[in-house]
Amino acid sequence: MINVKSIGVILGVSTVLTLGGCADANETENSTNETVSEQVDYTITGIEPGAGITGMAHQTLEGYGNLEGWELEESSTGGMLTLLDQAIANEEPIIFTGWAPHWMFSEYDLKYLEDPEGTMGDVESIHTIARVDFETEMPNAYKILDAFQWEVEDMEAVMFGAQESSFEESAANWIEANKDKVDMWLEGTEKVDGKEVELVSTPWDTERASSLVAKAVLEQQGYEVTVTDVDPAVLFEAIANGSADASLAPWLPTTHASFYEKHQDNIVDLGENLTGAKNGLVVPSYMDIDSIEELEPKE
Ligand code: PBE
Repeated sequence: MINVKSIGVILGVSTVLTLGGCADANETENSTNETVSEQVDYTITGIEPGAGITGMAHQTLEGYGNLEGWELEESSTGGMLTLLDQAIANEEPIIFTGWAPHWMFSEYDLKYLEDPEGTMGDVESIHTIARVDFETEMPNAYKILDAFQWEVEDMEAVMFGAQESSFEESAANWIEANKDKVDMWLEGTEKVDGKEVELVSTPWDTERASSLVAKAVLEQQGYEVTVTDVDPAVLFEAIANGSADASLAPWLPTTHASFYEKHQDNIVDLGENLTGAKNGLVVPSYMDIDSIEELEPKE
């Protein structure tokens, strides 16, 4: 490890020295002398204020002594992806809140920063939750959602397909191609006649994929399904107070832990619908940094 790194440093320096002859002297100085922390101006590029990952990023800023003086710049997922795209195009440094499954990891060469304090969580699962009376009132819908379980590859297939069409169309294609799996979810359930199911979800592609597949499968069985995208806090509140029936969106054990703990006595946890998700502080692979611990406090 040490050897590989020092080779990187030596190569980096000699490249700059070679360029030094013809490049603007000030520019060369800036790019060589600034630490990663200075280059990103002690700022982590974040997403929506209400996201679980935003809460974890704040805990990270509080939990690591070396992140003294750092800021999380909250914006939106779209805003973060635009900044990421620009940084990559110019090979500039950026540290952002990232997660998988997401196309960002197939589009760009990225790495998670090591997180020895674990404040960004470890491997996450996505759970299905329901309101307390859902099972007794809609046993067939409950049974289907309880059986709904799939793999990261399935979710990615729907997410990536949606980029060329829509989530509805991509969900329908996935269902068509995965009849065996869907039949397993439907096993032992009966068709109903136009009962309404209200699903709540969050406004990210991972949950659009699962919610729209669940919607289409429930509709095959005669349900009328609505999917409403809300903040995680509102989602848990809606299930706990019974204004929504179910959700396939909670990330646990860490991402949405605070909402889960607040409402756990008033919701039913149907368990994982997917495992192998992950959040973290993410950087382009060309950045010479591997761990959150290597960042430096702002003077
Ligand atoms: N995410 C994607 C969400 C859940 C799904 C990781 C950005 C969040 O942080 O709440």
